[in-house]
Amino acid sequence: MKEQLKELETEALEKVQLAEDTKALQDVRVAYLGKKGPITEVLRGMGRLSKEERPVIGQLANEVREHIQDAIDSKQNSLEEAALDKQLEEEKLDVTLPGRPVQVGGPHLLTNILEEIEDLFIGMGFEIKEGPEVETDYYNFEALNLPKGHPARDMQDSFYITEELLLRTHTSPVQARTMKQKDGEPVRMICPGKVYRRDTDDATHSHQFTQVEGLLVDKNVRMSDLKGVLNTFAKQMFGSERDIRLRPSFFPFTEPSVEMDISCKVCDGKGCSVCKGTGWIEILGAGMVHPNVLEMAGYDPDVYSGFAFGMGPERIAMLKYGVDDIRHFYTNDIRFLKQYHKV
Ligand code: FA5
Repeated sequence: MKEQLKELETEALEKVQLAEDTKALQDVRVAYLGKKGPITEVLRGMGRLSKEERPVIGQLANEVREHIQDAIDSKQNSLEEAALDKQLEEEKLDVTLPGRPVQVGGPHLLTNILEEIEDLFIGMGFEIKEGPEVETDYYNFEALNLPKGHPARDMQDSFYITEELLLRTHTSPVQARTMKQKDGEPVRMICPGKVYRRDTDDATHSHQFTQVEGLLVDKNVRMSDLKGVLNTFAKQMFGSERDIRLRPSFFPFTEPSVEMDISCKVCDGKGCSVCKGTGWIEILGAGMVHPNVLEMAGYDPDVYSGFAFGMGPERIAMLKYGVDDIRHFYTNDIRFLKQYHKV
């Protein structure tokens, strides 16, 4: 029996060494030390042994058991260590490798232009104001000398929400709101914001675009002040190489009224699809604030006068950067937008 146990030990230890993974090792354990294993079998047959032999064989069987268990434990440890080494090898990181460049976004071209416009006017002492995009008929039209039924309302085809509420068609309602708020005090403000019109989209028209309104009200404000401010703005925005012209125009809320054009950058004033063959692009409407508008906002038109303007930043960006279609601003083609990211 002694020999039998020794043979089993040798055999089991060999198998332990040969086990390539924990599953194989577990199989060896079950095969040799399990309830149905040969060692248990030997122990069961001890009843047939003599009194003297019994403790000797019992002790030997226990020693064999322990040897095999120890060998399994140490093999288990080395298998686990090997697995860990393998995992570490596979997951090895070279912390000295240079990082992969991260894709960084940037402000939209329109955002940049709006900030540029704001900076220019802040430099001339204007403050920034805001107003609601869902506007009342009163502020969008009536307070601007456009009573209900006025034919000039058709100049700006509107998106109405109810009879009295609409998406503002221009930023001019912020003129009336600011004057009311200032309560007779001088005003010098600009208001950037989104506006909405039922215009048919083409290269220079969109149904939703941005405007920057300007308003200056004080004593003794003249048309020459308006011209001076617009000229300063245009020269700083476009540089001296672009030509500027003021044309007489009509707006119910200004009198007299003008429109300002800048020579087209895309064709250098020769005529193209962007300027519709004229060589010029209209960027803003302006004029002296109509006495009725001043009066409705609580200013005495015999004491106060003012000028106002409303410009289209998309058109300004198109002129400045030679963008040939206003739809590029809204279709979000990353190739277009990326060209104007400031690094
Ligand atoms: C107005 O909206 C007046 N409220 C401007 C104004 C303010 C006049 C204060 C006098 C005093 P107009 O509809 O012309 O005017 O628009 C002003 C500017 O917005 C235009 O010069 C143009 O640059 C831009 N614009 C007008 N319609 C569109 C459009 N559909 N898409 C893109 N830009 C437009």
